[in-house]
Amino acid sequence: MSEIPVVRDVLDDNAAGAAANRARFAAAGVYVMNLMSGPGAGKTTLMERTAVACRGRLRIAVVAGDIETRRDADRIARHGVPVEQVNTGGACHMDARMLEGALSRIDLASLDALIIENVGNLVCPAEFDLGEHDKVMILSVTEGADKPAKYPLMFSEARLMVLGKTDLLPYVDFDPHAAIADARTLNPDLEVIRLSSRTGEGIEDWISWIERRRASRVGGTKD
Ligand SMILES: Nc1nc2c(ncn2[C@@H]2O[C@H](COP(=O)(O)OP(=O)(O)O)[C@@H](O)[C@H]2O)c(=O)[nH]1
Ligand SMILES: [Mg+2]
Repeated sequence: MSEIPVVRDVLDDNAAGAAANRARFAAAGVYVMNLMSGPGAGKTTLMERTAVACRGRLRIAVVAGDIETRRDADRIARHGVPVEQVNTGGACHMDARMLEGALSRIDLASLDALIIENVGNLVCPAEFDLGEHDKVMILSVTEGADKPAKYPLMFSEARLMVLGKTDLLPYVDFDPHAAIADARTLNPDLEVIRLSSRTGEGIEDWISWIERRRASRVGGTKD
């Protein structure tokens, strides 16, 4: 019986933290994306690709969220972008307060975009506002086309669905049309980019998408 007020307190506190983060992003003029997916869908690999593709074009930093270890942060940092690791210590998602701690170690005003790699989980991360401008998710073709119908919240909350690992389409039983149709039943405005971090398919569309969203939410890139 006492559970409901506790949940409400947690979400109220998160909303306050998200509002503080949002104000900080606005003051710094930085566009912020919350990138979510199930474990292994390809978030870190896409961040590695993005770090390389953004050189000379967009100044980005990444916050890598995981339950334990700083392996993802180390992978991304090799490509020369600033990275902060957030370990959630068991929690299945990042919350606004955990992000707040990492933000104080990043020079936000020097960035065009900050990408938050959330904890790999198709459910919990979608419930926590971090103060970001956009929620983006990856559904990789190895996960099964039934996932939008089974895990609707994340697909409803996202502005963009990256359909990932398209290089593997010939080898898996995955119907992209069915997956996209199911996702758009939940979210008619959902944008979709087909992408492979292996072959590079869709990477240009992905970087252009970030540039467009930055321009529309924050303004042009900094000189
Ligand atoms: N074939 C293929 N494998 C990929 C692609 N992207 C990621 N992977 C592989 O998928 C596994 C999980 O990727 P990772 O980026 O660590 O996923 P994360 O848990 O979402 O961060 C790794 O073995 C990657 O090499 C892709 O586009 N194509
Ligand atoms: Mg990762």
